Amino acid sequence: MALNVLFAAHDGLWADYKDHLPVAFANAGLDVDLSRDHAPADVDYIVFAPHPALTDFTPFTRTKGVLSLWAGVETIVTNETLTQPLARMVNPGLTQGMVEWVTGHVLRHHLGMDRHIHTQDGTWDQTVPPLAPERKVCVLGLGALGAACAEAIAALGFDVSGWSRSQKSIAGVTCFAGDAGMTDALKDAEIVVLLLPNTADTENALNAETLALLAKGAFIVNPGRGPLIDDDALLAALDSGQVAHATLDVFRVEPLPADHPYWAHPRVTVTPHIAAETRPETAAAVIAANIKRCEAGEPMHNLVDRGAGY
Ligand code: NDP
Ligand code: OXD
Repeated sequence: MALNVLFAAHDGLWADYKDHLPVAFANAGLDVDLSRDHAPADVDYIVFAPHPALTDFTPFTRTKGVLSLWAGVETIVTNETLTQPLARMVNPGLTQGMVEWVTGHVLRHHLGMDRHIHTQDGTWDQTVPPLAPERKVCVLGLGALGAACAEAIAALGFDVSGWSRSQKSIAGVTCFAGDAGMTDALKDAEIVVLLLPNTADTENALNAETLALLAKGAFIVNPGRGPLIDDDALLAALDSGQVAHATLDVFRVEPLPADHPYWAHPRVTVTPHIAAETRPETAAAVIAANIKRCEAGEPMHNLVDRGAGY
């Protein structure tokens, strides 16, 4: 009998996935009836993105797994009606996109590109940037995305430190773990990349105290989540010169309200949550492979740890 897979996400995502998912299911040898309208009691798996139409998972009595289209699961992880296993999104397209976005912004700040892009006034400024090995970059969060970014930045020659909850070992990256490790990772960093999930433990990871650990005139690059940064502390650090520039892709409120001080700040770059996009083609293959695992009695890949919140 065919597996009933419910696609529970907004219309735009359905347009992206309605052709890719059937191909991926067929390639995985799965017989699937993919629909946006299955009756809850008949659903075997849910492909999910946050959507007001689905907040109560109680009626999904036979559902074996929920597969998030998003990497960040903070809006669903605390939903007490969701008792089924929840897998978050990890896929090669998303990772590649994040590596490109992070590397681009790190290089922009490292090379001081803004100096020439914004100052075409006849000034012959021959300031030479240091080479990458003389530039200390810290990546907070060494998961699927953070580890790939840290590795790519290290491969360019930067002096890279990284921080995670459990100890990691990544070629070319000095890895720190746990609460005490954060200070060591951030100490004197000149560029900080945030790729932590949004949890109770990571809220305001960058605050007045941790910003003070950085080298004077540091750069912040945040494609993680808005609540990772204490916004008032960042604005104060920008004003004092402790932080030279912040490139921010994610915010506590999205879209970022038009009157938010970040929009007008001369040393803040706002990008509209576009650092990395889940790519339907590679994501569909990951979803199909995970359902296949579950059908074979194996745990899904990239399971969310509800206790940890990510
Ligand atoms: P992962 O879950 O793979 O990695 C999270 C990392 O953060 C892990 O290394 C984890 O440690 C670490 N971490 C979590 N909590 C703590 C803590 N309290 N102290 C120290 N380290 C901690 O997530 P991804 O790499 O896939 O994604 C990271 C985030 O990126 C997502 O949660 C999402 O918010 C954001 N994102 C943003 C996008 C955008 O376009 N802007 C696109 C996609 C994702 P450990 O390894 O020990 O578990
Ligand atoms: C995600 C994101 O979590 O796009 O996937 O931010």
